[in-house]
Amino acid sequence: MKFLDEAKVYIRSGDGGNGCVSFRREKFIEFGGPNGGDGGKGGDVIAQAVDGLNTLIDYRYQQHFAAKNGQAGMGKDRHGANGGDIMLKVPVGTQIYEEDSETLLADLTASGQDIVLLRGGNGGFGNAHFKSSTNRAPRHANPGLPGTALTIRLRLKLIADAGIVGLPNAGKSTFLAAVSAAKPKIADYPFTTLHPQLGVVKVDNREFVLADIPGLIEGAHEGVGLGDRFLGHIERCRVLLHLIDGAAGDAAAAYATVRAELLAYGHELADKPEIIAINKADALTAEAIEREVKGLSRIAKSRPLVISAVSGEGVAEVLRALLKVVDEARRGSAPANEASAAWQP
Ligand SMILES: Nc1nc2c(ncn2[C@@H]2O[C@H](COP(=O)(O)OP(=O)(O)OP(=O)(O)O)[C@@H](O)[C@H]2O)c(=O)[nH]1
Ligand SMILES: [Mg+2]
Repeated sequence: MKFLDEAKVYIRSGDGGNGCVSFRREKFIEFGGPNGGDGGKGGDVIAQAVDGLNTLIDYRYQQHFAAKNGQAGMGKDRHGANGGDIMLKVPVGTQIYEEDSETLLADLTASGQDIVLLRGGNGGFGNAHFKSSTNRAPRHANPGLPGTALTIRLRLKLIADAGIVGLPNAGKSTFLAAVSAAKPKIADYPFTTLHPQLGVVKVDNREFVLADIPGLIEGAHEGVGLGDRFLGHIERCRVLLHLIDGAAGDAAAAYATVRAELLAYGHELADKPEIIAINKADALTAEAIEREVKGLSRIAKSRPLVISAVSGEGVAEVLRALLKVVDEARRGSAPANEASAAWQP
């Protein structure tokens, strides 16, 4: 399934049906009186988060969605049929913005959660509605109210408990593949990963969701490389795993580059708890490891762990450290998403 995390969609709710002007006319019946029915209500446009979707790709192929109009009222006191609603199914984690991309209309974070984006127009009253003691033969009915149209932007922000950040080639995808059943593409060139991947990690009989995103480089917040647009997918994470390629030399500089990009992106990413790990220990000498740890410790918030995603060294320790923060956050707040809600100790 192709990945798409942004879409622009045009929606329109249904018009209400017009009320009807009609009089009862039957043989041998005098003074039949008004019997024009009311118009039906136009359909609503509703968005709902559903399980089993993790992309907005459907909205690349269809961008216009209109609910049905209500039918007009008819004689003999017949009410017009209401117009059918239209339901936009979106993945859990989808945010719905107005066209300006800034005004948030809805944030659908749980499966089944829905929101009425546009209400259909009400149907007009038929003339039967207007009869009174002083006006026993009203000759007017109301028109139905028109529906409304809106352009919305959908933005998917994946729901994960922990997210991996780092420069390209740090081994982020290798790590995700090693600890979960996910099968991300892995190769020794930068920007192997082009879109985010999720994996479920099992550790000590517990689970959490880990996200791997494309690598960041200096200037990502200005659009360099793949830019920082995928950072949105880790905005909801409770903890970050910062992976650094130990074999590339100068772990401290690599760390600082990524931290600067997180800070420039904003959205409190830089304030999230962070587990730091120097990767590729299997390819390093003991002296090199010591040198990198020393250099990094000087500027990092916490002491870096040393791991190898390939040999598995230190990986369990990283997972426990991540789980610990995830657990604390879960205890401290109401479950922020389905993955956490489903989890039981
Ligand atoms: N020796 C060694 N090589 C590793 C280790 N982890 C990853 N690699 C190698 O590093 C290269 C990059 O790995 P990826 O997992 O694709 O790196 P990434 O961080 O996902 O890279 P991007 O997706 O491009 O940002 C691959 O050739 C891996 O085989 C490790 O622990 N030891
Ligand atoms: Mg990758």
